[in-house]
Order: sequence, then C-alpha cells, then structure tokens
Amino acid sequence: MKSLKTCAVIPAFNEEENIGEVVRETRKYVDNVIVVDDGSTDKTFEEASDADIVLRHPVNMGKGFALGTGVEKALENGSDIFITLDGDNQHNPGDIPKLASILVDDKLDVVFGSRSLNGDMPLVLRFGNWWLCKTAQLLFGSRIEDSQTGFRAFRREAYDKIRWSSHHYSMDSEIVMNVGRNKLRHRQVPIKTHYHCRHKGTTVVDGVRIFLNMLFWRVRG
Ligand SMILES: Nc1nc2c(ncn2[C@@H]2O[C@H](COP(=O)(O)OP(=O)(O)O)[C@@H](O)[C@H]2O)c(=O)[nH]1
Ligand SMILES: [Mg+2]
Repeated sequence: MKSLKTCAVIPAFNEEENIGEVVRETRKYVDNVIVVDDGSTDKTFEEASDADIVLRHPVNMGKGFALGTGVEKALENGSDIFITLDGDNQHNPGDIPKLASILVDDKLDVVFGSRSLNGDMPLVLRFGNWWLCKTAQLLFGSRIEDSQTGFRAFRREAYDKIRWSSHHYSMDSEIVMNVGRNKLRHRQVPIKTHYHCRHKGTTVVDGVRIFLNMLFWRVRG
C-alpha cells in the first residue's frame, strides 16, 4: 500500500487507563492516528498525546458523533483509508494491516472486523448482536454477522455512502444499513476481542434504542 495514506480514528470517553497503549500500538500500523476525546472528565486527553492529532469535545457527544469528528479531520488531512477502532483496548491494532490490505487488494468499500459471536462475548451481548444483525438483514438486506463491531476499515471514496448521522451507538447499525441499501462491496474478517472490565459499554437499553432506530430508518426510507 505504498501511495495510500492510512489513518486510524479512535473515539475515547474516559479511557485514561487504555488510550495511551492503544495509540502507541496503533501508530505501528498506520500513517496517522487521530483520537477524539469525547468530553472525558479524566486524563484521556493527556494520555492520548502520542497520537498525531488529539481532538477534544468540550462535552460528551457520543461515540457516533466522536467518530464523525475524527473522520472529517482525516478527510481534511488527505487520508485515503480510514480505520476505526475503540479506545478501550478491546481491539488488537495488530489486525489493522489485515483489514486494510483486504480492503485495498480486493477493491472493497468496507471491511468489518468481525468478533466471534460464540467465543468470549458475554451472553447478553451475543443475543443482542444476533437480534440486531437479523433486524438489519430483514429491513435492509445487510448480511453482517457482527453489526455492532467498532473495528472497520473503509476508503475515502465510499465515505459519502457510509456516512452516519447517529450520535451514539446506533451509528454501527447505521453503517450496516448504508452498506445494505447502497450495495457497497464489503467483507467480514475475523478479529480477536478482549472483554476486560465491563463497567461501561453497550447496554440492553442501547440495544432496544438501536432496534427502534432501525425501524424508524426503514419507515422513513
Ligand atoms: N460509552 C461511550 N463510549 C464512547 C463515547 N464516546 C466515545 N466513546 C468510545 O467509544 C468506544 C466504544 O465504547 P464502549 O463503551 O466500549 O462500547 P462497546 O464496547 O462497543 O459496547 C470506546 O473507545 C469509548 O471510549 C460515549 O459517549 N459513550
Ligand atoms: Mg468497549
């Protein structure tokens, strides 16, 4: 991938314990790292300082909004390939070359890092994820096995069709909807995930909200 510029965009909300390591690992695999500190009240901003760019929302806006802020910056920066991954160390940055090279070599629009739904994933997440994937398939024709993954790669040219407007966790399903509706070329690639401390993360209420949003998008057309 000689001439294509790669950029990782990492949303982070109160991730002072994880973001430093995520940034240092991610730097090994991309040209630029952008962190969006989403109104954290801890030392996330300072801990992210090894990134090329650290943006800061004055107040918490939600993961979807934070990723939007980061991708807009990466576009300005002239990046060609965007990789999104979480700032809580759940993803392995070492998987980035795999996602990016499949995207480029197979001339795809999006590559999803797909977590195993029968491995370490806690039961409630596994069921919720399955349910949301089935809903997306029925409503939008998207055949994605892990629609809630935050680890994905896409190319600049596809961003207009992928672009989401959800501020919170529904953004992952909105991308899946956009892939189905716009028939974007995509692939799912297995990735490893760690489920360490789950003091935060998607809840059942988030799952219901995502489901209702999908119904709304379907009706709105
Ligand atoms: N929970 C939460 N995470 C956010 C927010 N803004 C950015 N993030 C980041 O988004 C990523 C995924 O969030 P997380 O809560 O771990 O969700 P999950 O693991 O996908 O269920 C993490 O890197 C968070 O730091 C926000 O408003 N709320
Ligand atoms: Mg998480």
